Amino acid sequence: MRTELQRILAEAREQLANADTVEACEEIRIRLLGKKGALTEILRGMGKLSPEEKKTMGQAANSVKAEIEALLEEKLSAAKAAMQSAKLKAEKIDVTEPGKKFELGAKHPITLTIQEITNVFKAMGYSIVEGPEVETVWFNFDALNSPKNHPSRDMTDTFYFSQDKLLRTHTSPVEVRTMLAQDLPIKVVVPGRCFRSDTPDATHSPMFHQVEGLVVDEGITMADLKGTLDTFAKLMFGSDVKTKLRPSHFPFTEPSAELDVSCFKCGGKGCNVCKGSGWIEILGCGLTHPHVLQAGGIDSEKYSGFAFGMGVERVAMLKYGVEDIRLFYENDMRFIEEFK
Ligand code: 2NL
Repeated sequence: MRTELQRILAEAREQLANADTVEACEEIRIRLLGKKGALTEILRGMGKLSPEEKKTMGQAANSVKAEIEALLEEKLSAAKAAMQSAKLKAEKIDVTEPGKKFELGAKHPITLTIQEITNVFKAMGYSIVEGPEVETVWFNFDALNSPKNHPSRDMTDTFYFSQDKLLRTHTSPVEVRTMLAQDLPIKVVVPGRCFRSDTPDATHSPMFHQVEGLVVDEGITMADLKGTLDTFAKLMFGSDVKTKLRPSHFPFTEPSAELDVSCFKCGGKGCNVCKGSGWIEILGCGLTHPHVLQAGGIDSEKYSGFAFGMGVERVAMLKYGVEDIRLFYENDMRFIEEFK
């Protein structure tokens, strides 16, 4: 039995000398010290020995076991260290390697133009308000003094969900909501999406954007409108542009006008942008019709107001020389990134 122990120890030393991996060490441990291992077999077989022999053989077996365990421990920690350093070597990071490039996005030209417009009015003390894109006939048409037989009310011009629910055709209903909800004076600009049942072409899209404005206070006149819009035009298109008001008609304003800006490309001499006239039509405006003030719950004898509305796509096309409105909705990154 003693020679058997010697043999096991010798075998352990020999095998462990070549055990370089954690797996190899574990295999040896199981073979020698495991439940069915060689040493375990010996310890189990000691039951048949006399008490004397049991004592000396027990000591011998335990010291062999201890030596094997010590050897195993040594080899195992060496194998673990080797594994760790191999792993570190494989995962080596080259800190001098160039980093991953993160492409910065670009604001959509319509977003950019809305911000340029609203920033000018913010600087003049206006608040920005937004409202629902799904509206009722009353907010979209009736409150805005639109005649009951006006063609814009037709199914062919407006997207209806039902008799009374539609996609707003302008952002004006938000101003009506503002009049009903806020105290006077009112000084707001309203950007947002609008919808009209138009066939798309270079200048039309069934979805487009507007920025409208509304001021209501005591004693508001056309002079306030003219001064405000002249300041807007100079900040938006350049300090050297001139403006003029040209008579027009809208159901929601009286009197009504179009604001023309002297051509910011040719300076008024005449070019392709202004179609040779030297002037560019930018927006529609006027003094808020008394019926509209009344719909907004405002005493039209005591208060007056002015309002204006512009198409964001039209302003963006003029300012940035975009020739087809459909380019705004194609999401071609080459187009969008030109406005970075
Ligand atoms: C245009 C013309 C305009 C308004 C919009 C408005 C709103 C209220 C009361 C009165 Cl609540 N008017 N908005 C006024 C005049 C013109 O838009 O051609 N837009 C593209």
